[in-house]
Amino acid sequence: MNLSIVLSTQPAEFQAATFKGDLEANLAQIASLGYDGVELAIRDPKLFDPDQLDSLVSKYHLRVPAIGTGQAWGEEGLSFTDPDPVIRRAAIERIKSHIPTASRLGAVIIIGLIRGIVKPGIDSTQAMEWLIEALRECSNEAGSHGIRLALEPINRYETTLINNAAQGLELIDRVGADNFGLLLDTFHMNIEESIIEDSIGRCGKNIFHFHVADSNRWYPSAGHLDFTSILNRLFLDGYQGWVSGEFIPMPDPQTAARRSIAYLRQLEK
Ligand code: LER
Ligand code: MN
Repeated sequence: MNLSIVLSTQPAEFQAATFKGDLEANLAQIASLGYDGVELAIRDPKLFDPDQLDSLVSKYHLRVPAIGTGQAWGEEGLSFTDPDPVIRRAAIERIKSHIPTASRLGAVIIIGLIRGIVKPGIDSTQAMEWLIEALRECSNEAGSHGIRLALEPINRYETTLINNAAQGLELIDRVGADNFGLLLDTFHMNIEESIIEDSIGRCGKNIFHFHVADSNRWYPSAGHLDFTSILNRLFLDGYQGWVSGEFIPMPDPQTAARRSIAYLRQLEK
């Protein structure tokens, strides 16, 4: 099992980015704990030097399976479904601007909260049309560089657009691009799915990336999810992707990251 953990490349409000702060110190720490890779949360690729990032990641023998983009919503309010066309265009251009970094690192681009929410006064059919248009444009551009996009169903307390796996699958049909799939996250699934394993089975080959956190969004084994059963179901149909830790840094980042990898590695035995 290829294991990664989320690291924010800049200060962020988002709670479940386990590591934040000094990039090199964090990469060194993550590598020393035995992780194979690091999932980078990047608000804006213009804010850092791609050569420096590439050389740091290589220095610590880490791979980058995915790039998280949600901070452009969290910190700047960019979204595919904002009523203002200027904001929608900026969100599309921001996602496209991740393509060179993704292509250099071989990473999937995550579409999380940058999809937005259905804003008050906006019809949900209209929001869905904006979303589909944006996803088609971004998938098309990413596809021409061999890059995949993964949309994450996110629980109802964070967005009103695409909360569960069934809605994610319907969206995949409507977008109609081979390089557009899903990121499933056990924290959101615990809230929204009836039976997590069945939803994983229905998503099958459309799962491009996978986030793990326990029921309380602490590290796996700190809550009541059955990761033996969940991960068995994930790998049953030949999932080739990564299992990426995205949990609250409690009791502290190092302890959470260490306990998570120790627990997940022993499940492999
Ligand atoms: C991001 O991967 C995520 O899971 C969301 O909760 C972001 O708010
Ligand atoms: Mn997630």
